[in-house]
Amino acid sequence: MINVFGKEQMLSDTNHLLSDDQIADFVINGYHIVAPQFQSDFHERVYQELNDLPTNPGDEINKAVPKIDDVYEHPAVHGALTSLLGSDYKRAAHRHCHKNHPGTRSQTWHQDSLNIPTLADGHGRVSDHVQSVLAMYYPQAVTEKMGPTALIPGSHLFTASTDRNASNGNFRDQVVAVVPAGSVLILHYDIWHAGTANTSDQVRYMVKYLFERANESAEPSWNHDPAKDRHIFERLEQDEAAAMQRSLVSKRNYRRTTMWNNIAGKAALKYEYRDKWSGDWPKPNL
Ligand SMILES: O=C(O)CCC(=O)C(=O)O
Repeated sequence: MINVFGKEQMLSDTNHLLSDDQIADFVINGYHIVAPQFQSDFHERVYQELNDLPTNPGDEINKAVPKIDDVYEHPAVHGALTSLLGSDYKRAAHRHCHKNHPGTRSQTWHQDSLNIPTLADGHGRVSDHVQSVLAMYYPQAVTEKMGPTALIPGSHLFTASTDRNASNGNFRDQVVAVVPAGSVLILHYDIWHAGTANTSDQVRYMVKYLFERANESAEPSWNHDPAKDRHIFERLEQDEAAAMQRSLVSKRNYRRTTMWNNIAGKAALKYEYRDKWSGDWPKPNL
């Protein structure tokens, strides 16, 4: 197997750890995009190898196309996963290659769950921790017409009626992953997402791996700067991810701080409740 990234990149692993603001972005929005650098034709060759597969290898997709493991082992991807899941994170046994032909219809909105209680990896719902992430690799550029993955920022923090959300079409503030070839979209396991309709004339591939936290972190596994704590706490209190009813804001903010604290170990932030209702009365609509 050709080693597609050079020694220099392999050695600069620590430079790929996320910053405090990037971790806050993930806690707030539930996703992070990585663009690992490879030789110019690398992703085209992966696309070709996927196209040549006679059947779907399921979990064995990495054996059928070993280059895909190189993507997930790239220092940029490894750095992001280390930051989110701790340095000893595990790769789950489940993998899946989505092959979306032209004409493929939209999926319904969903959170991923394999619903297999005996599965060693667990895959439980934890909306105030980062226990598991999905990592979606797109070997070709994805345009709006090619069925990009859609997601609702911030939806990983809430449980919602599965049946009700699944029957909805478009959500206000939803985003779609229109991305360059080779992008890896890392999603919190609880985020609401869906593949959208492929109205183009090209096949869109997306390969999905799952990664799991192995242990609780004793300290931040990213590039942490304690001097930023106040700034981060304010972001967790104030940044909007997607429109929501106002009465849920305190719950959202509490979950955000708890999620941060659950991955930060001894660098936990102190949660302070703030009364958002005191102050001026609403003005009459004249
Ligand atoms: O095909 C996509 O973009 C999304 C697929 C998906 O939702 C999933 O694998 O859970």
